[in-house]
Amino acid sequence: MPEWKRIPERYRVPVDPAEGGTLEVFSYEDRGIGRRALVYLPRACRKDPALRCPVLYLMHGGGGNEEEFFGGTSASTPLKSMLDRMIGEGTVSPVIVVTPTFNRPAEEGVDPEAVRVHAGDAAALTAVFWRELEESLIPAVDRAFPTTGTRDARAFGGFSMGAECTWSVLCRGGRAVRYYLPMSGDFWAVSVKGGKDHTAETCGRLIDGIRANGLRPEDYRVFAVTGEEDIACEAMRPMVGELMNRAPWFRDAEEGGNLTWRLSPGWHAYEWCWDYIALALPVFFPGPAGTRD
Ligand code: FER
Repeated sequence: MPEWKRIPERYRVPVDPAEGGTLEVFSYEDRGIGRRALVYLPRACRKDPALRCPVLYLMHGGGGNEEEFFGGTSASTPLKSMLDRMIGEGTVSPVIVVTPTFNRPAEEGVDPEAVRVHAGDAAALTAVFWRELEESLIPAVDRAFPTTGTRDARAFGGFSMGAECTWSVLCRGGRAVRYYLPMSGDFWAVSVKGGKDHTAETCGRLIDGIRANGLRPEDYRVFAVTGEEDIACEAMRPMVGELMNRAPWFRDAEEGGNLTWRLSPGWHAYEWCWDYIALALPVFFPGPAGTRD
């Protein structure tokens, strides 16, 4: 495992607004229900109206909402400045970033109040989000923004319960997305913390879904990451370790495969996601300048 490198301090410093992208609220509908996401549009889209960009979808964790990754449209987290700088420096190609939410109104027996407090209930929503993603969100984003509009140019990542959602999208909705960034969370298809308590069965479920969708191992790329001090480590580490034994479905990217595993010194907090996103994005959508310093 290479030594861990935190993001450079300059990534946390906002760029001049004229040099950066924009953040906006995006409203769309899913089966008649009003839905909301934040969308980051890189500056390159303003400069070149003919440009088509890849899209990264980022899902928040339990108790969060669509505002959390960016810190609202005022961008109170480092994510926007980091994207502005990585794109500006050519480390990442201009990318549109969409932060939706798995929270939904109380329908189909789901109580959003309970969802806000219990991770176990959030899992009911993270497990089904792939349907909304494929049916409503991706088409709405592709209509409203200058996207490439192809599976090869879509990534889905998430933190904690958002990582659960990410594994679920790979398992059930993998036909729509090529790149995956689960940050600090395992797959709960079999049980809560199934990556720890039902490791082999959890990995089996994931692969069964991938296979049912007709995907081949070269059709998906996973960058799985958490921290040594993270509460998700005890579940994610055995799960990814087991996936590494499941060739041909998963093989270590160090040996030319489709699965990367990284362990930071970090804990269960968004603060570590900036590092994780900065590592994975250039792998998914490299810019002209290649990897960062
Ligand atoms: C995990 C550890 C913790 C995980 C999720 C959590 C999906 C979430 C906890 C919470 O929201 O309180 O391995 O994987």
